Amino acid sequence: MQLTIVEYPDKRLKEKSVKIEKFDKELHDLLDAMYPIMINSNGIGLAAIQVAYAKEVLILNIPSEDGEQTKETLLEIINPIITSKNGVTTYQEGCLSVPGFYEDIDRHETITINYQDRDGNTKTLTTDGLLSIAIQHEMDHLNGVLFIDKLSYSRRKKFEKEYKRAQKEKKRP
Ligand code: QAP
Ligand code: CO
Repeated sequence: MQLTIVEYPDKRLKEKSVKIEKFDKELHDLLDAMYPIMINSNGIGLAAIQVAYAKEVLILNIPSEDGEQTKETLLEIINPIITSKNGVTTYQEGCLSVPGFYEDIDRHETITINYQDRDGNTKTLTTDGLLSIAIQHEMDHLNGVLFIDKLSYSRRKKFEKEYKRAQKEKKRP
Protein backbone atom coordinates (compact mmCIF):
# COMPACT_ATOMS: atom_id res chain seq x y z
CA MET A 1 0.00 0.00 0.00
CA GLN A 2 1.80 3.13 -1.23
CA LEU A 3 0.49 6.20 0.58
CA THR A 4 1.24 9.88 0.09
CA ILE A 5 0.32 12.77 2.34
CA VAL A 6 -2.48 15.00 1.09
CA GLU A 7 -1.57 18.67 1.59
CA TYR A 8 -3.69 21.78 1.99
CA PRO A 9 -5.45 23.20 -0.05
CA ASP A 10 -6.47 19.76 -1.37
CA LYS A 11 -10.29 19.52 -1.02
CA ARG A 12 -10.10 15.89 0.12
CA LEU A 13 -9.02 17.16 3.55
CA LYS A 14 -12.56 18.56 3.96
CA GLU A 15 -14.22 15.16 3.55
CA LYS A 16 -16.01 13.59 6.50
CA SER A 17 -14.63 10.22 7.47
CA VAL A 18 -16.91 7.21 7.91
CA LYS A 19 -17.04 4.75 10.78
CA ILE A 20 -15.09 1.51 10.52
CA GLU A 21 -17.42 -1.49 10.55
CA LYS A 22 -15.01 -4.28 9.63
CA PHE A 23 -11.82 -4.87 11.59
CA ASP A 24 -10.22 -6.85 8.81
CA LYS A 25 -6.94 -7.14 6.93
CA GLU A 26 -7.75 -4.07 4.87
CA LEU A 27 -7.87 -1.98 8.06
CA HIS A 28 -4.67 -3.57 9.36
CA ASP A 29 -2.90 -2.89 6.05
CA LEU A 30 -3.97 0.75 6.21
CA LEU A 31 -2.74 1.12 9.81
CA ASP A 32 0.54 -0.62 8.99
CA ALA A 33 1.11 1.66 5.99
CA MET A 34 0.25 4.83 7.93
CA TYR A 35 2.94 4.30 10.56
CA PRO A 36 6.08 4.55 8.40
CA ILE A 37 4.78 7.51 6.43
CA MET A 38 4.09 9.37 9.68
CA ILE A 39 7.53 8.54 11.12
CA ASN A 40 9.40 9.34 7.89
CA SER A 41 7.61 12.70 7.73
CA ASN A 42 8.60 13.49 11.35
CA GLY A 43 4.99 13.36 12.52
CA ILE A 44 3.50 12.46 15.89
CA GLY A 45 -0.07 12.02 14.68
CA LEU A 46 -1.82 11.11 11.44
CA ALA A 47 -5.46 10.67 10.41
CA ALA A 48 -6.41 8.35 7.53
CA ILE A 49 -7.90 11.24 5.53
CA GLN A 50 -4.38 12.71 5.36
CA VAL A 51 -3.44 9.74 3.20
CA ALA A 52 -6.74 9.96 1.24
CA TYR A 53 -8.72 7.31 3.17
CA ALA A 54 -11.89 8.90 4.55
CA LYS A 55 -12.17 6.49 7.47
CA GLU A 56 -12.34 7.07 11.22
CA VAL A 57 -8.79 5.91 11.79
CA LEU A 58 -5.94 7.76 13.45
CA ILE A 59 -2.54 6.95 14.84
CA LEU A 60 -0.50 8.79 17.45
CA ASN A 61 3.07 8.34 18.59
CA ILE A 62 4.12 10.93 21.14
CA PRO A 63 7.86 10.99 21.88
CA SER A 64 8.90 10.33 25.48
CA GLU A 65 10.57 12.98 27.68
CA ASP A 66 14.03 12.15 26.28
CA GLY A 67 12.66 12.78 22.76
CA GLU A 68 12.59 9.12 21.78
CA GLN A 69 9.74 7.96 19.57
CA THR A 70 9.22 4.19 19.82
CA LYS A 71 6.54 2.00 18.33
CA GLU A 72 5.84 0.64 21.82
CA THR A 73 3.86 3.79 22.60
CA LEU A 74 2.00 3.81 19.26
CA LEU A 75 -1.73 4.37 19.73
CA GLU A 76 -4.14 3.18 17.04
CA ILE A 77 -7.55 4.76 17.47
CA ILE A 78 -10.64 3.74 15.51
CA ASN A 79 -14.13 5.34 15.74
CA PRO A 80 -13.29 7.71 18.62
CA ILE A 81 -15.81 9.80 20.53
CA ILE A 82 -15.11 12.29 23.30
CA THR A 83 -17.23 11.37 26.32
CA SER A 84 -15.91 14.02 28.69
CA LYS A 85 -13.68 17.10 28.59
CA ASN A 86 -12.29 19.60 31.07
CA GLY A 87 -10.25 22.81 31.10
CA VAL A 88 -8.51 24.72 28.34
CA THR A 89 -4.92 24.53 27.12
CA THR A 90 -3.01 26.26 24.33
CA TYR A 91 -0.30 24.70 22.17
CA GLN A 92 1.56 25.71 19.04
CA GLU A 93 0.22 23.14 16.59
CA GLY A 94 1.40 21.99 13.20
CA CYS A 95 0.09 19.43 10.73
CA LEU A 96 1.69 17.14 8.16
CA SER A 97 -0.96 18.37 5.70
CA VAL A 98 -0.03 22.01 6.32
CA PRO A 99 3.79 21.77 6.24
CA GLY A 100 5.91 24.57 7.61
CA PHE A 101 3.19 26.46 9.47
CA TYR A 102 2.54 26.52 13.21
CA GLU A 103 0.03 28.47 15.29
CA ASP A 104 -1.32 28.56 18.84
CA ILE A 105 -4.62 26.69 19.13
CA ASP A 106 -6.91 26.30 22.16
CA ARG A 107 -8.02 22.77 23.08
CA HIS A 108 -9.62 20.98 25.98
CA GLU A 109 -6.98 20.22 28.59
CA THR A 110 -8.22 16.79 29.66
CA ILE A 111 -10.38 14.47 27.61
CA THR A 112 -11.88 11.03 27.94
CA ILE A 113 -12.49 9.12 24.72
CA ASN A 114 -14.15 5.87 23.83
CA TYR A 115 -12.66 4.15 20.82
CA GLN A 116 -11.86 0.79 19.28
CA ASP A 117 -8.48 -0.81 18.66
CA ARG A 118 -7.47 -2.60 15.44
CA ASP A 119 -9.30 -5.74 16.55
CA GLY A 120 -12.52 -3.92 17.39
CA ASN A 121 -12.10 -4.09 21.16
CA THR A 122 -13.74 -1.12 22.92
CA LYS A 123 -11.38 1.05 24.98
CA THR A 124 -11.57 4.10 27.21
CA LEU A 125 -8.72 6.58 27.60
CA THR A 126 -8.45 9.64 29.82
CA THR A 127 -5.49 11.86 29.03
CA ASP A 128 -4.06 15.37 29.16
CA GLY A 129 -0.94 17.10 27.85
CA LEU A 130 0.34 16.64 24.31
CA LEU A 131 -1.52 13.36 23.76
CA SER A 132 -4.85 15.02 24.57
CA ILE A 133 -4.07 17.89 22.19
CA ALA A 134 -2.94 15.54 19.45
CA ILE A 135 -6.07 13.36 19.75
CA GLN A 136 -8.30 16.43 19.43
CA HIS A 137 -6.28 17.65 16.43
CA GLU A 138 -6.58 14.26 14.71
CA MET A 139 -10.28 13.90 15.58
CA ASP A 140 -10.91 17.26 13.86
CA HIS A 141 -9.50 15.70 10.66
CA LEU A 142 -12.29 13.08 10.83
CA ASN A 143 -14.76 15.97 10.50
CA GLY A 144 -12.82 17.65 7.69
CA VAL A 145 -11.48 20.33 10.02
CA LEU A 146 -7.86 21.58 9.98
CA PHE A 147 -6.17 23.55 12.77
CA ILE A 148 -5.98 26.57 10.44
CA ASP A 149 -9.81 26.54 10.31
CA LYS A 150 -9.72 27.53 14.00
CA LEU A 151 -7.67 30.71 13.47
CA SER A 152 -9.12 34.20 13.78
CA TYR A 153 -9.88 36.01 10.50
CA SER A 154 -6.68 38.05 10.62
CA ARG A 155 -4.44 35.09 11.50
CA ARG A 156 -6.03 33.01 8.77
CA LYS A 157 -5.30 35.79 6.25
CA LYS A 158 -1.69 35.89 7.45
CA PHE A 159 -1.52 32.11 7.04
CA GLU A 160 -2.94 32.12 3.48
CA LYS A 161 -0.39 34.73 2.44
CA GLU A 162 2.58 32.95 4.01
CA TYR A 163 1.49 29.51 2.80
CA LYS A 164 0.95 30.59 -0.83
CA ARG A 165 4.34 32.25 -0.77
CA ALA A 166 6.02 29.13 0.58
CA GLN A 167 4.29 26.96 -2.06
CA LYS A 168 5.55 29.20 -4.88
CA GLU A 169 9.02 28.97 -3.37
CA LYS A 170 8.76 25.15 -3.37
CA LYS A 171 7.71 24.95 -7.02
CA ARG A 172 10.66 27.06 -8.24
CA PRO A 173 13.01 25.15 -10.54
C1 QAP B 1 -0.76 16.86 15.10
O1 QAP B 1 1.17 16.98 13.81
C2 QAP B 1 -0.39 17.61 16.34
O2 QAP B 1 4.78 21.45 9.46
C3 QAP B 1 0.38 16.09 14.51
O3 QAP B 1 7.03 20.61 8.30
C4 QAP B 1 -0.15 18.94 16.30
O4 QAP B 1 2.75 15.45 13.49
C5 QAP B 1 -0.31 16.97 17.53
C6 QAP B 1 4.99 18.17 10.99
C7 QAP B 1 0.16 19.62 17.46
C8 QAP B 1 0.00 17.65 18.68
C9 QAP B 1 0.22 18.98 18.64
C10 QAP B 1 4.54 19.42 10.66
C11 QAP B 1 6.16 17.72 10.41
C12 QAP B 1 4.27 17.28 11.91
C13 QAP B 1 5.22 20.23 9.77
C14 QAP B 1 2.36 16.58 13.29
C15 QAP B 1 6.39 19.78 9.19
C16 QAP B 1 6.85 18.52 9.50
C17 QAP B 1 3.07 17.54 12.45
CO1 CO C 1 -3.17 17.41 11.13
